Order: sequence, then C-alpha cells, then structure tokens
Amino acid sequence: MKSYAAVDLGASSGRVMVGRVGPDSLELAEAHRFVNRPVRVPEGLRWDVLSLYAGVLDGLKAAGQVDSVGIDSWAVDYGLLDADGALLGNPVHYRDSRTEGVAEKVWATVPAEELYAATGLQYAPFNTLYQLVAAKDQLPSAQRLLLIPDLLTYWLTGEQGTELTNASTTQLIDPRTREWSYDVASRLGIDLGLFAPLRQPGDPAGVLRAEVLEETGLRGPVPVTTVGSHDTASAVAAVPAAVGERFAYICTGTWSLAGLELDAPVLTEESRAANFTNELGLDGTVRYLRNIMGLWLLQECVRAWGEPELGALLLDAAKAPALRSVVDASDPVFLAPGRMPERIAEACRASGQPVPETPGEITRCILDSLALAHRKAIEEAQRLADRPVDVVYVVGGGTRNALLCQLTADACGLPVVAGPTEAAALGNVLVQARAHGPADDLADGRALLTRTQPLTRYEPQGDTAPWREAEARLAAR
Ligand code: ADP
Ligand code: LRH
Repeated sequence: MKSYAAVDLGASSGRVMVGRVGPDSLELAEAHRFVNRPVRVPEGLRWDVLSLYAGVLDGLKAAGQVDSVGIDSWAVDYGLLDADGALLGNPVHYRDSRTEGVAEKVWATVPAEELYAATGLQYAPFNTLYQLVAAKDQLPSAQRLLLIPDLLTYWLTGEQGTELTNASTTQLIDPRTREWSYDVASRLGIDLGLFAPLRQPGDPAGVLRAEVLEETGLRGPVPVTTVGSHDTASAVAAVPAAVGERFAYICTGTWSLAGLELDAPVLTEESRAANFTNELGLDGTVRYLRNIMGLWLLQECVRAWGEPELGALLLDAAKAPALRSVVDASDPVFLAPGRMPERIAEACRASGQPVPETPGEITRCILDSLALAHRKAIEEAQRLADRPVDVVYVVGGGTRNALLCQLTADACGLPVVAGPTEAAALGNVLVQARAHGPADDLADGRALLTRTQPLTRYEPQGDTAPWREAEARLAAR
C-alpha cells in the first residue's frame, strides 16, 4: 500500500487529498480543504496565490507521510518570475477584464481560422495567449512564466517545468505534435523562452525542499511527481469508463466541461465555428470538449443571496416548474463576477421568457439551462467527431447535485453515471501511483475506480421533446 497526496486547486476551493493505493484498492481521504477566494484590487481581479500555497503546506502537514505529491489546478493562468526566481505580482484571474477586445487584435495578425487549425483551441478571452498579448508591457521584466500548478511545484521543489496537459490550454501548443507551436508564437511576438521545458505526466518534478519538510513535518526525501496538472485532464483520467465503451463525459464544478476523449484532434472549420476545444489528455489522448459556464452561475447567485443552504435551495428548485425559462449557459456574458441573479433575469427577459423571481425559480432556470447546454455540447461533439455515444459520465462537484444529474440524463436522452466527486484528485493519484508502482495504463486505473468508487446511475425519464423545444426557444432569440 502506498500513499499519494493529491493537491487539487479548483476555482472555488483547494484541497489536499490522500490516496492510498494497493494492488486492488484505492481509498481517498480529504486531509485539508480551503476556500479559494479571488481578490478584487484596484488594478483588477487577482488570485491570492500565497494563501493557496499556505493551504497546500497546511494540507501536506495534515496529510502526513506520503510516497509522493502531485499538483493540479485550473488552467490558463500563470505567475511571472524575475531573474532571481521571485514572483512578479499576483497572478491575474482568468475572469479579469484585461483581455476584453484583445482577441480581435490577435486575429488581425493570425486569423482565427489559422489559429484554430494550428492550436485546436476554442476561443475563450482568457486563453493564455490573449492574456500574454494583454500583458505585453509587463513581460520585459519577466524571465520565466510558470502556470499555476508549475508555480506551486516550483515553490515546493525549487525546480521549474511546464506540464503538457496544462500547456495545451495556453493556445501555444500544436495538438498534433504535442509540442510548442513556434509559428504562432513568433508571429505574435511571444517569446517561448519564457516557458520552462515541457514535462509529461509521470515525470519526476523534484523533491520537497528542506524548508517545506520542516514546515510540514514530513521526512525527506518526498518526491513531487508531474501529474495531468490541468484539473480537467486529471478529472477525465478518472472517468470510470470501460474499455470499448462509447462514452461522453461532463466534468462539473465551477465549469462544466462536456465532450469526448479522442485519439486525434478535430481541427475542422465546423468544429471551430462550434467552439470546441482540443486540449491534451493523458497517454496521447485529446479532450475534445466545450466550456459551459457550469455551477459558477449558481455559486454567484448563492453569493448574491447571502450564502443560503444549498440543500434547501435545490429542494425548492426541484419543485419549481420545469423548463419555464432557459439561458445560454455557454454564453461568455456570464463570465465576469457580480449581479448574477439580475443578469440571468435580463437574459430571460431579452429572449421573451418569463423572468424567474425566487431563488428556487432562478436555481431551476440555472439547472435546466446547464442540462440543456450539456445536451447541446454532447450532441454536437458526437456529430463533429463522428463518434456516437451510449452513456454520459458525470464527474466532479456537480455529482452531488442529483437534480442536475437527472436533468442531464433527461436532456441528453442517455443514461448518466455520476461519480467520482473528487475526480481530479483521483486522476492525480492514479498518475502518481503509476509512476511509483506497476506501469498500468489509463484503462487499468479506470477499472480500479469502477471497482472502488461509489457511482450512481440516472436513467433518462420522459422523451427529449421539451428539451428540443427549449433549445429552439434559445436558438430563435
Ligand atoms: P471546483 O473544483 O471548480 O472548485 P467542485 O468540483 O468542487 O468545483 O464543485 C463545486 C460545486 O459543487 C459547487 O459550486 C456546488 O454547486 C456543488 N456542490 C458542492 N457540494 C454540494 C452539495 N452538498 N450538494 C449539491 N451541490 C454541491
Ligand atoms: C476548470 C478549468 C477549465 C478551464 C477553466 C479556466 O477548473 O480548468 O478546464 O477552461 O478552468
């Protein structure tokens, strides 16, 4: 039996989980969880990265002696370091407004079609590429750029690298070669020398520094292992699908990431127009998916309502009329924080639908809208990749929301298998276990999850006609 600490930083909370892995067993326990609260300062929205690092250290202390540590987090964001390796300012949050209007400038140099053909990445204003163009004035003083999990790994070990799955979210990687896209970078004047050398999941990433050992009370040497450091890559690695199964997945948390696991990218113009992304997964896979605003919509409403209890809210939502009003849950208008109940009401009003009034009605509108967006993404992914599916796996925090899982099954007209909830941490643990134990492939890890993790099956109820009607309502806007 070996123990692995999985540090998993989501946009809403960070956690340090301990996975104990035996020949036919996998137990996951939470050592420490801490809130991830972005901070708005006069210059914009920032991550409180020192507080996150402190949470990681507290978590490692609570985890106790482990055989290895791995870190994953949300994508695209980064810290800049000076020549001495010191952090230059707080990392900017991907919901910050500095990238507004930047994409159009980039496309004047590299047209959007060419950018997609070269990188396979969806358009999102926060792709690292656009952030770097927005930050051009700050770059001259920077010697190094580390993506968030790579930055924390550097602080833990003193060693620098750029993990591949997360690097694929920068829009500077060619998904066919799985190497940097030198052509895109040079045309946009981005110095790829800012990035540390690429690392693959499974590669060693150093050992905990003496100071870290002292602070956490761990006995060295404790290796840090590169995992799929993009949280969505780790979560997809923990989708408990069987070999040969025709499946789609939805990683539900702050975001919903809905799509397919492929062995090659889809770089067609139709795919670009539908805004599907080709991010890199473990073992040569491609995560072909769409970003949907996810439970962020609900998180922001709950914040606006003064943090009422989620259970009661979901009970009210279950009683509220179904599909009365829906919004486009893929629409970037919902990206920025603030005024979420009002913005949802405005979207309903603008599309000529009844305006949900109570928290229960607004919550129902959000969950119906998410299920509808899940349906659309999974339908379009199947068509664009020519890969029909028979089942949808739902992983992440949203698996705790039974109403959302059932609505997703109903909307898709497909069975949903929900679980594991802590998929990113489990994918993180599986990669560490493989690096430090027998070399299993992705399928063996998934089979272990099926045998050891609680999963809930939701059968689709009713036919999909009301969902198609709601879809048409939105399309007619
Ligand atoms: P992230 O990793 O992006 O921070 P998570 O995967 O932790 O997100 O998911 C967080 C979401 O899970 C919350 O926004 C909330 O909607 C949902 N969630 C958490 N606990 C519960 C619960 N007890 N019941 C229903 N939903 C829950
Ligand atoms: C989910 C996630 C997602 C990215 C977004 C920025 O946590 O990593 O895959 O698109 O954050």
